[in-house]
Amino acid sequence: MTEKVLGVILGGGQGSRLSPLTLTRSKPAVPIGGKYRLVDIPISNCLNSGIHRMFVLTQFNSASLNKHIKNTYHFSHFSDAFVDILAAEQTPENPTWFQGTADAVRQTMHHLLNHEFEYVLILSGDQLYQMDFNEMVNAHIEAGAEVTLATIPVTAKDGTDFGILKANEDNIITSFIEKPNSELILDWSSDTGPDMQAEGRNYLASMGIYIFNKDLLVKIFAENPDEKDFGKEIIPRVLQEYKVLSFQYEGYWTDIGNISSFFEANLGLTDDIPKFNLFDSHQSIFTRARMLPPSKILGSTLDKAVIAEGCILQADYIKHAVIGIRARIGRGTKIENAYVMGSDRYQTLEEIRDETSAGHPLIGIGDHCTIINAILDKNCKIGNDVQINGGTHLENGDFGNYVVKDGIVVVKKGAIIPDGTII
Ligand code: ADQ
Ligand code: ADP
Repeated sequence: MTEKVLGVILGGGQGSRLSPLTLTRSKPAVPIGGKYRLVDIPISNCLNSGIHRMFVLTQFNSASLNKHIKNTYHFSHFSDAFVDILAAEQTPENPTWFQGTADAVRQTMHHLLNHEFEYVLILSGDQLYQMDFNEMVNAHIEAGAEVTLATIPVTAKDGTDFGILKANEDNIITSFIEKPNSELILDWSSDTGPDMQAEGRNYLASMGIYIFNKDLLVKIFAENPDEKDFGKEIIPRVLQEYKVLSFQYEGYWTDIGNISSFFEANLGLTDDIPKFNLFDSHQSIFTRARMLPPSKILGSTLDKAVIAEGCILQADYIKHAVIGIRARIGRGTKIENAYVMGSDRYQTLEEIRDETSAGHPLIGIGDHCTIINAILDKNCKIGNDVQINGGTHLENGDFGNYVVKDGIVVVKKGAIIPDGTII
């Protein structure tokens, strides 16, 4: 049935929670896992589920997002598949940016309606999971539902970040509350089954993944022009009038909307058997195929390291780290608990000679540095003998070239950190 589904990926509002990674690019374009971009995850889940037509809604467009989508998702002329970006646009009717998740879909509905579909699958752009949407679509159709929410059991502690709901014995949602506080949530427990209860996951959370029947969505938007958000407004109201199904999912799923969850998700890829498994050939994550040379490693000890293509590594050691495309790491450097995004290009030998004789740091990480608990955005120039020691002893804040969030030092894209700097 997935051929009747149109995918809509919510690519992000202001993106402030992932700042400074979103300072110069839109959230879907944020690099993840050394060679992917955030948007590759929902797109790959759709493609693996037979959903081949999708729109990415983004608050602001960026060259990198356009380029990535254009260079990655090519389909045959004989198929109707596409991945199109719809950036917030000013029109005479809509002078403003997207005001919320529902408003983003409402404002772009005229583009969606140019296509034939019966169901729209609305996805978040900042979640890590590998889900087959066929089962959800089938459950929606079999139940005769008008709206379906993917739901996942969570603990009371996690539940305050999510929409929490209750459903009847037929999994029809009877009530919903967006992000209840830690007291309110206690009234919202559900029978989530013995396995989930054993883990203390007694609350059913919305995963922010929705299926709507097309005609109903058009009607809801027409009747409620002031409702801007699915979680805060549309969902709590539609379940009073329409048949809204809970489709319970129990696989791995995590929200990566802020710096610490983004950092954890990346480092999680270095686990023996990661929960998000890039090596699962049935649920591949697609990305741009680049013509990069293999990585070259000289005298480094690697442990729990995920290394992308095109790197030149001379580090002393790299432990518990993700090293992105074209990264260059100098001699004697120690890297631990870090996501180094890599760079967009190599410097020529001539450029390297000139920059070195002028005393300027090169793209990449210099010699004898220590980088711990940090994210290095692309194209950083980290000099020699630089020490970055992230941790909760550091105060949160923006320090120009870098930001500290929850103890994680995030060096901004293209930042130049001079020789001998200590953070
Ligand atoms: P949140 O994730 O907090 O909760 P929200 O911030 O609205 O909700 O974002 C949902 C998705 O839409 C994110 O990918 C976000 O980047 C994107 N988005 C937000 N505003 C947007 C805009 N103006 N234009 C384009 N994209 C935008 C939601 C639900 C909860 C649910 C959680 C699950 O509201 O009920 O539990 O998702 O993560
Ligand atoms: P990001 O991945 O940080 O969002 P972009 O994708 O916009 O960044 O930029 C990546 C592209 O920019 C690369 O493919 C590369 O071709 C180009 N690029 C960036 N810096 C340079 C440079 N100094 N010289 C040549 N090309 C560059």
